[in-house]
Amino acid sequence: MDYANLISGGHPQALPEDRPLMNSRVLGMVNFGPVFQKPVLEEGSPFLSLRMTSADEKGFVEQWTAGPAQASVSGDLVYAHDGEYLFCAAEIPASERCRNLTRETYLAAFELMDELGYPRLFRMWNYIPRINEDNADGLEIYRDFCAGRSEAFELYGRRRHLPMPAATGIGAQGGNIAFFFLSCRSGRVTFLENPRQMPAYTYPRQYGPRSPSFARATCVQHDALGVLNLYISGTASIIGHETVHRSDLIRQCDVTLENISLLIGRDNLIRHGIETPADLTLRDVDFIKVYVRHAEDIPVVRRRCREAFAPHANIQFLNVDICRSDLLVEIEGIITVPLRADGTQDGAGLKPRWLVHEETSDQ
Ligand code: 3EB
Repeated sequence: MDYANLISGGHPQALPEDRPLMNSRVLGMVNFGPVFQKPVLEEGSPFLSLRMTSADEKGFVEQWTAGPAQASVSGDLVYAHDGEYLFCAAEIPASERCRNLTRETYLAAFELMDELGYPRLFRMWNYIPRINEDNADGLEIYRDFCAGRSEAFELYGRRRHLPMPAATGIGAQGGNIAFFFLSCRSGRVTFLENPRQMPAYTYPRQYGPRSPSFARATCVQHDALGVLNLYISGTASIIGHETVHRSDLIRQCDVTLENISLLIGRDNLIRHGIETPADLTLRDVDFIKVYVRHAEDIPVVRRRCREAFAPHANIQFLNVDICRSDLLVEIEGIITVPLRADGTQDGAGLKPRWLVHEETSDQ
């Protein structure tokens, strides 16, 4: 695949291998760049391009690899699966109200998971342009989206128990609403809540006609694989159900980081029946996406995040709106814990990696 052409002419950094993995092992790819393109099969792999940067920033490509995969398209859904994992991406076409199409697209995705045999939904990402603007009825687009999503979970829940996955629901700089998700066949999946936050799916009515449908994190364990993964949802400066430190960027950063620490800390994992060989801290988090409402806040947020996270962690900062107009920052990430003393792992498992564009020398 020619990433350079797909992503506005930049030059991706050399990969650990001297060329990208065979496409058959790529489960899906998401470009966080300047142009929206609905999901398609690109050289045999699902590919979604989100408008998450300005025209002169090149962004990065998130690539999910697993075992040898088969890819296909079904209606609005573009997907690939390897026998254990399913990656699926979809666009929700533009409309004056997104509730119905959100519900229908989500329902189609749930049905696909069932049909293909990957019912354990563990992580979803939702990118919503104009997220804080009103729809044709004067309802905030995020709230309209939440209504459709919640209806889909409720309707499908009547047929089959479907717990809410870890998720991100965040703004985008343009394009249509789009989502992508990961589900699995046999992994042990545990959904986590945060002791200091009300479960989002029980938020009171003041935040919209229907509550957001997500858990604070998911733990996915494959005993044979020798690793445990924790997928941390988008996390913000919310305590209970309330935004705290409305116009204080630094305090919002700190509460967000504390929320993640509490979520992944020993006490909370034990509360959810999860045992890890060592205590997990912010230093264990990788593939961190930091969403920042105001571009001019990024340097301060970057400094704070660089102190909090490990120096080798992959971090990207994206300037987009956040689902509540009083939130200035939101952070998500992934933790991979080796379970064997010798750190060995059987099989490929599921791995993200980021193809990041080099700064050109004249910048
Ligand atoms: C919150 O805690 C902040 O709607 O999928 C975080 C993660 C948030 C996911 C979603 C929203 C979503 O309520 C917002």
